[in-house]
Amino acid sequence: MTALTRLSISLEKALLEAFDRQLRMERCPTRSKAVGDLIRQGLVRKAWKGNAKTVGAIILVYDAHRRDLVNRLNAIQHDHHELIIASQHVHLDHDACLEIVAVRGKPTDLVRLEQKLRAVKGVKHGALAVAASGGPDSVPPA
Ligand code: NI
Repeated sequence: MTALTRLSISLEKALLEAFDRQLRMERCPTRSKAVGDLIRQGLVRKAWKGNAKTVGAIILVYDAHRRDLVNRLNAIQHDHHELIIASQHVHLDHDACLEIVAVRGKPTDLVRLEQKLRAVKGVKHGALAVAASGGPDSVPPA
């Protein structure tokens, strides 16, 4: 477990009340976790803007019965194998597939890859979620 450092901060009363309301709504267990999460999100955003290497996941939902579509998604992923760490395929129901592709690379490359995959005809949903990689020059993970 990472060593923790205690700090004390001062906030306007109204701001703290709004913060606590938000924590209750999100069922966040402690203020410490909430503040840590906010700092980490800010750092990830900053790293993202600086195009520093990061990790994330691309999720895709598509039609299981279109062989051409599955082949196209595979071909794109092979073309960008250097960005892909792993992928998981879930058969959602008789007709739909969910694919979760773990990616690592520069944000501009990850965005481009997600756009290419989403653009394939028959893909019903595509999205990219980014996270902190935890590497030495990256944002410390939770
Ligand atoms: Ni499937």
